[in-house]
Amino acid sequence: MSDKPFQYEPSIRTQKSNDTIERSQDIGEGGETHQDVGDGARLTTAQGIAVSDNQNALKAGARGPTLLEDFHFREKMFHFDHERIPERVVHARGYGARGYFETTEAIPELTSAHLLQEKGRKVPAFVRFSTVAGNKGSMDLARDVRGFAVKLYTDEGNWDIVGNNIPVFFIQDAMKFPDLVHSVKEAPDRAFPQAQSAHDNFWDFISLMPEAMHMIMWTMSDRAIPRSFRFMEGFGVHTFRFVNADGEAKFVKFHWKPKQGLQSVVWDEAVKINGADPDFHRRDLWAAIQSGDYPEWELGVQVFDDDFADSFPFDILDATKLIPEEDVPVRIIGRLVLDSVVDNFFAETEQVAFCTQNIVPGIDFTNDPLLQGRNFSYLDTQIKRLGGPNFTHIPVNAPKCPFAHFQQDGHMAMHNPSGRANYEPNSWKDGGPRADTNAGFRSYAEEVSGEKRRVRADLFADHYSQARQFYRSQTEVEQTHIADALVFELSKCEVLEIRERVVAHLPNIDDGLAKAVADGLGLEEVPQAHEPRREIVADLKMSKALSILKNGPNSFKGRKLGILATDGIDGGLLQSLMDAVKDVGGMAEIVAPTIGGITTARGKKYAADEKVDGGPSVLYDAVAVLASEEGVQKLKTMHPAKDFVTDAFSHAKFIAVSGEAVALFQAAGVTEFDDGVIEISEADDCTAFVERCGKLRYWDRTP
Ligand code: HDE
Repeated sequence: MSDKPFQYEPSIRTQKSNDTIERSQDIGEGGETHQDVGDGARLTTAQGIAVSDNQNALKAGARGPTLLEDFHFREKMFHFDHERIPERVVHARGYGARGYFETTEAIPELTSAHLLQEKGRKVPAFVRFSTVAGNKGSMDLARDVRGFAVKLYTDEGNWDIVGNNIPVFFIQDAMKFPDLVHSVKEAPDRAFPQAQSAHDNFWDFISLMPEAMHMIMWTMSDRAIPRSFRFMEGFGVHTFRFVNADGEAKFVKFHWKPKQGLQSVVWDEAVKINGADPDFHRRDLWAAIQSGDYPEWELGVQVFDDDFADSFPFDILDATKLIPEEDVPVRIIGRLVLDSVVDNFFAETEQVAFCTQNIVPGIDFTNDPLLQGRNFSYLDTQIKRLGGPNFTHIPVNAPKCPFAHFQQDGHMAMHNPSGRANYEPNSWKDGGPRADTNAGFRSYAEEVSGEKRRVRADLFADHYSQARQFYRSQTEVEQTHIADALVFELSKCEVLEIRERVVAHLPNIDDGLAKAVADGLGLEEVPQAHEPRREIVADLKMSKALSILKNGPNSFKGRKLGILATDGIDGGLLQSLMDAVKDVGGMAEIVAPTIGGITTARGKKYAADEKVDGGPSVLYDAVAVLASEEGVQKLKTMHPAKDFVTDAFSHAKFIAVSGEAVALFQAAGVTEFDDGVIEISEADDCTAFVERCGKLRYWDRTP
């Protein structure tokens, strides 16, 4: 062993990518943290001491012990050891982006909210989308409800609409939330299964909670496997109140309508996407914003009065019910645009703290027992998660309007007032802020009285009518997906009795559904239906708004075509196809046998976006296969290439094929083409193909 001390130094100084250099400079320019992290800046400790060596801890001799006095090592390791904060107890996995909200129709007659007083008023916004059940590192395409939480930084303070992509919820009373969440999360003894509801604990709980049946119809529908955050609706779920300047109130439900149209994947795709790209949704949002294709939603409101509420067959305070858009139309009053990705995921997406209690003058709560419980829970959870009461000092949570109060001290206090006055009233000259009786928030003066009891209102006991309305409002394809999802989920339950107990709810919704699920589970007969607590309203009108397929787009805008291509193809055709997609605002990616890309018959090179086994067709909305005679021979030997076409075919995708590529389909077992498979040989064919792709799926292909 050599006794000559050796000082390790990295042999290669890594070249930073352009992206890294630009971003670091961006952060440096902010100047707020006085951190110059630009390329070549001097590395320091958190105390600002310049570091001389970031490779070797301080030791007593080359082979001696590490010294405790090495403050650089100690500080670096101490900070690393504390990098994690508790993940959200629900909605742990999420992805955020910044943008703005703009009022498109003023509604001063309904609300005094400053933001909604004038058309064109614009405020910054932050949105976080999430799944509910999975942990922070789980996959994006779990069958689950999606969180759709919006923070609007208005001139009168922060207004949070902490909603979901489904307009109803599993339970009616906040008291049941911990039980619901415990049941769906991994079982406490074995810590699995993660990020899924397909297990005994969840279905055991659901089978005993008939109030969940409406929500179950939604979560078993394709709403729970959205193609992208960009193609989902958002809902405030609860009934809120609008209050105008005269103190008059109306009820309101909030809706976010995606300008991009609704779209979901099919279950087999979801399962495969989770393996191919667990970050499918966050990557999609990131890519869309980075490419300048800013996702946009309209804010719609359903406004109604006491008379409507009294005549409605269900209780408007019951979060397991919705108000059909056909009964109370959605009036569009604003738009939300996401135009910027975060600079730092932790700083913004992880630390953002939504609270349902964050409302502004002109908005108010109702007595929905779920909402009332949430108002307690969100504030409470942030203290645990963000470590103290000063989470409002974190930039993403701080209001962007002036604020002044006497709250002080606590962990990590960042805004520390100067001067002597820290109480009110006081008689000091610079005595600090005072309440404003005119402009200050005032609750709607609702009369409240009642016996102190643990009860629910009568109409809450209807558990099936709207579940039935939802199911019957779906297209046949969608109804089949719901039945299939129930069969899939219940087939993962080990206990027969649990399966049967769930199926026994279904005849109260639809006999056909009950039969399909019973058959799918191999039950000998449909179990005896549970006795409903209230008579089912069986003749509710169907609602078109409840179906995804009746509200899809008719354009390929914002969608992605995957082109499986080989060497030796007609470069003109490839280019025409990519141009046709671009012309309608879509994206095209080249998938090739090697990541090195392809060379066309005339020698032009195209880089590949994906190697075929890393770019399966499930990642695309439609696919094309362009192959030369030699190329197709190679593809025929590759399993991923065969899966590419069989999956695209069985997922009812539109498929473009250039002459020679047909052989790949035959080799993969797709021997008969239908109208959803389009042969292309010239530019006009490409335009026609992309136009057809606007329908997104060729559903006629599905059984
Ligand atoms: Fe939440 N919910 N929730 N929830 N929720 C949380 O707050 C809670 C409910 C929703 O991206 C937690 O900051 C209770 C309905 C979203 O940061 C927690 C009840 C709806 C998010 C909490 C509900 C939601 C949360 C966990 C029943 C749709 C993610 C971390 C009374 C309208 C926000 C956190 C984000 C997060 C409690 C039911 C939406 C524990 C007690 C209904 C989008 O406070």
